[in-house]
Amino acid sequence: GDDNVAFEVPDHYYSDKYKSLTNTLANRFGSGEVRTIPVKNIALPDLSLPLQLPYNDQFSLFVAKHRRMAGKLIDIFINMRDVDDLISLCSYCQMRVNPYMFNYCLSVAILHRPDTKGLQVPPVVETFPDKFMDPKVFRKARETTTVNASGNRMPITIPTNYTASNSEPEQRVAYFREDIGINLHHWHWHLVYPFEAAREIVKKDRRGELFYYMHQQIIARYNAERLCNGLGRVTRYSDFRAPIGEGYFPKLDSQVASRSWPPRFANTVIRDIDRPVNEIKIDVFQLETWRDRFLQAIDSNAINMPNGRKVPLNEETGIDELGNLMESSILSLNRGYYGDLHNMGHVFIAYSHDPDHRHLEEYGVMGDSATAMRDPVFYRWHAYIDDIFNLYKSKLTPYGDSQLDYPGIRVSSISVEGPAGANRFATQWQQSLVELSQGLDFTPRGSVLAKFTHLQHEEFTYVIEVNNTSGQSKMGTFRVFMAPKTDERGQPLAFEDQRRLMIELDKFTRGLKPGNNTIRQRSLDSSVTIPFERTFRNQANRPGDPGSATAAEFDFCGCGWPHHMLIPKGTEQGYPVVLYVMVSDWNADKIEQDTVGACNDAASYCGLRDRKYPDKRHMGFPFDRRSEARNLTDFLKPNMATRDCTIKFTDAIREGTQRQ
Ligand code: CUO
Repeated sequence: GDDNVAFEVPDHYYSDKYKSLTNTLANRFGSGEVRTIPVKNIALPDLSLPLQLPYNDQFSLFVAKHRRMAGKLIDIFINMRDVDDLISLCSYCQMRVNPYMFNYCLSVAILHRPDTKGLQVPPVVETFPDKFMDPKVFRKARETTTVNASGNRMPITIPTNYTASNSEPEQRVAYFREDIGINLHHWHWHLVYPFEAAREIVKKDRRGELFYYMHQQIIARYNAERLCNGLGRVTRYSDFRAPIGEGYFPKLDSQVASRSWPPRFANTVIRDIDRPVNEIKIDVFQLETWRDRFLQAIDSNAINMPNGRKVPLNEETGIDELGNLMESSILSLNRGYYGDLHNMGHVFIAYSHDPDHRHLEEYGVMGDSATAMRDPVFYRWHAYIDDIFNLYKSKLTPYGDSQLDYPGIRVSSISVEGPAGANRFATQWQQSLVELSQGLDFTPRGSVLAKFTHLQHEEFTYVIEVNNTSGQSKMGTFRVFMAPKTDERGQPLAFEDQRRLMIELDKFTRGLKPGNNTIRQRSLDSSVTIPFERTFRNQANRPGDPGSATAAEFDFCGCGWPHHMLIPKGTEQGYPVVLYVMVSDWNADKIEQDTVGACNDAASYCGLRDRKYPDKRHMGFPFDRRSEARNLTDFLKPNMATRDCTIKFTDAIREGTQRQ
């Protein structure tokens, strides 16, 4: 527990609002006995820049000024001599530094300091639950903690479908957009892959390509959900002068800023921004200019360098360069010329309700990676971003036999086994608990649990029959994808459309002995997802002690698609999908590296910590390029197989609350 360590903080920087965080920091020394750790009185570094952000303001990485302040604070945290000094500095900062910025910078520092790897900090959903749920929950929390002593409190139920009525068609996919696990994944992804910080932090293997791929997969998954719900694929936001049809009223309150997150009315048009308070002055025309330059780079297959030279985009690294150029990250080869297209798209939309700050309003949910995915416009913007990447991908020579074949390896079938029956997936609702006590603006005694409803699927097993006729043992990389079979009008999807809807479900390596091999792989072991208890790492989900959720530990491997969202919702009639598997030659795929260690189970979308991306092929292979094939059947090689399946949704809440 965390009660075995007490702190003695130098008087001049005492605080207790975030004591729990410092406690967690110190727990690595915990031995079970009560000990007092004196917080060292250190010579404080110069914090004047980070302290310029008022304590109760919103903090956004999309705001350049905030980024500079955060960059400075991360540097300071990273450069503290040892953990003791870091703890000491943190206890000083807690009361003074804006809590959103403090939490973000400390998280980045813990993730990147060699001596704090594996250290546990509370997950953002517990520290700032107000970014993830209906504020009524917090009012009820205050009531329930006043009335009931810790231990016999009922969990507070977070309503579903609370941001719009059924008159709004977009509401049909709110369960996806507003899923706590999905938003946590996105927040973690951007924490692991910051676009601006010290170069050694930003410069991770293929991070620009992963920016492209992870967000491409979000769009593919979102489109599948839309098709399951009778909606068309998401319309890209490509005309920056056109009104944005979709409104969004987030109904979130910021506990820190004591404000409601601003809404965006239907048919809002983005306008030139001039907000001196955020040091942002930019015209919509600038966004268009960057966009045109970006398209020009793809068209000429080269990036203009600041010195006037041109760097050709090569097949190996072109997508990675474009990812950094587009996001943009500090790895962009020419930020002065290509600007900051994707990030500023977020900013224009986030300030579209008050572009000149005349109403003194803060940014909308698009301005924060913890909340952006709640808004329908997020998907419209990223669908456009993805379309631009796809323009580049479309120019690449389609994969030939030498890249697609695996001579001697024949996949005779793939099928699915599970409680839903052969080749059937089953989904329904489930309720789970999340701990709130750390993130309330008052300090409750003991646990405050919130119960929320999310999609869930029955677990299943892939069964893949592989015949190895080569006469020797081989290693294969199994690449499992799923896609809808028909478009919004019920017409079969052409290969070019279907490949972009391919959702990665798993990727794993297996040995193949000569002759027949039956490969079984459990859905629980997906390389895309992390288990529930990792997404919501807290004591509410530990067996035996539901009431003592104050420690709220979290190891820093929170990046990963939430497992409960692995499979699209489907329909009550049974939504037809195609399951696809390819076995590729591991010798051509493998990266020689030691992958032992934590956080190595959601590599597809998150990579490996401190390692190379564990697959030499382009992300999304073999569907990242166009092909001559007219449909998926045309595309198949002997080392591939498909299976028609259905996803059957039952509109009921599964019995039993999820606790791990
Ligand atoms: Cu993840 Cu736009 O990059 O939100």
